[in-house]
Amino acid sequence: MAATTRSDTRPATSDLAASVGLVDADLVEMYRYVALARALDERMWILNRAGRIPFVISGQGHEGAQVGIAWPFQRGHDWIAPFYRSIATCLTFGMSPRDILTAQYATATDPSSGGRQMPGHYGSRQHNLVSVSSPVATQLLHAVGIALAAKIRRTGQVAMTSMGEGSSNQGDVHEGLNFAAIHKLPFVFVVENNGYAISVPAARQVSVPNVADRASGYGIPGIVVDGVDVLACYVAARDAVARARAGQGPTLIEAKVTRLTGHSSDDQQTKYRSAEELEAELKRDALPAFRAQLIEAEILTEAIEASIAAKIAADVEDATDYAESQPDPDPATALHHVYAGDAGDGPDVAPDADSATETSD
Ligand SMILES: Cc1ncc(C[n+]2csc(CCOP(=O)(O)OP(=O)(O)O)c2C)c(N)n1
Ligand SMILES: [Mg+2]
Repeated sequence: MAATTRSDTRPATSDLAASVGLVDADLVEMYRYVALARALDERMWILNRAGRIPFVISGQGHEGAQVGIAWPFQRGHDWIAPFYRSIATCLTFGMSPRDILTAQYATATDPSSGGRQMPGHYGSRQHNLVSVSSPVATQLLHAVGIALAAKIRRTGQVAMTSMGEGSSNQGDVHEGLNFAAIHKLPFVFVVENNGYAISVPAARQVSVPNVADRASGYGIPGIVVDGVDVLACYVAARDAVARARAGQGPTLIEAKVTRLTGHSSDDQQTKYRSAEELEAELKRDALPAFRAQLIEAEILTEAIEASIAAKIAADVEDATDYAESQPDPDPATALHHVYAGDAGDGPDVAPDADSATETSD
């Protein structure tokens, strides 16, 4: 994913890009994904407040870490089991703004689930993104299973999963990490620590300063990385992917991020976070920090930024119009996709002949 198209002319490489082994075009593209995820997320809140979509669970404050960490994984080859805040991860790994917004609208053409899943439960068979499960942390077991299959089949694939620090306390995490460590599976475990599990602060969830401190209990590396620093996140993930591909086993990466919104559109975080705390969180936003870093390095010029902003605005507009125009799933197809092969690949828009013979047991 990180490799840019090489041509006869050497791509521009600033000191900043060279310091992490990338070229300037990579950094500009990373910035575009961070900004796109934010713009799409902001649009979701407007659509929610306008009564067009029922529920938003936001990635705002997580985008920089998600793009940096997803970058070294190989699109269409590696696997990611994301969670409900993984909008930037899913975009970086190949989903489009249309894919994200049709999931919010639960249309028949939504690739995540054809309108069956809760909003925010993104997934894409086409892009090796495993469908999100509502019980938190179960995705770790899915990703470890995929890593086991990759090892047995010698495919060279790496599996990653991400979740919050609260979710990382679930029993599934211990079982999966222990198994992955014993068998040196090609697996990367990402904890996006935003300091809260809904209204419960981190100190009431985890008894050690960092979730990554627990990695030593599994005999695997545990890396703490500043989620505001997109390139530091990239480097942590790049090294973890290299270890995994080399057969050296899993890595736990904990990115310290912030949650700029309430837990969801049904939550009001001013009830349990002070105005001072929320004000301070704004300074931990990777979007302006990354933009300033790229301007300082003379990678992001006014012209480039303007063209990125125009493209993002057009993409968000297009995705909204598209999702608005798409049909709801046909109720007669409600039992499709429960078992493999029980429906075609197309969207469940119109009743089909088979549905009349299906039963509900
Ligand atoms: C097994 C299970 N328990 C509880 C919930 C309800 N729940 C949904 S999100 C959430 C908070 C998770 O916090 P964290 O893992 O820190 O992620 P964040 O939302 O902060 O990104 C909870 C308790 C759930 N979905 N699944
Ligand atoms: Mg959290």
